[in-house]
Amino acid sequence: MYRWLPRLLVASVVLAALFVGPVPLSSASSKTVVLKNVAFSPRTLTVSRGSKVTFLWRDGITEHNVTSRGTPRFKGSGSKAHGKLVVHFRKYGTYRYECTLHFGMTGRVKVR
Ligand SMILES: [Cu+2]
Repeated sequence: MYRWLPRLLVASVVLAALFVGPVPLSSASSKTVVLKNVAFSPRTLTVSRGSKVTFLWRDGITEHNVTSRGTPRFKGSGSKAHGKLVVHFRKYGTYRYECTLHFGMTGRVKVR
């Protein structure tokens, strides 16, 4: 009698883990924007609130900077040819930025 009960319990736990467990863990993530060929790639990035975005300088000897524009704003980076910048986006909004050395080199991070 009730032989199916253990299986049902296991199935319930698995389903609960699938639907409840991963949600809070996967909401914040880490994504990357590459500075290459005088452009930010991807140019528009959408992340969840609390995510970290890493900007990677990968354009040889060509210097770039990440300058936040408008509101909301984040702390960017001065001009350099190598290295990275990690920005932690804690608040919702569309963050626009540019490289002041290259006209049209712009990007944005949407925090949803
Ligand atoms: Cu640039």
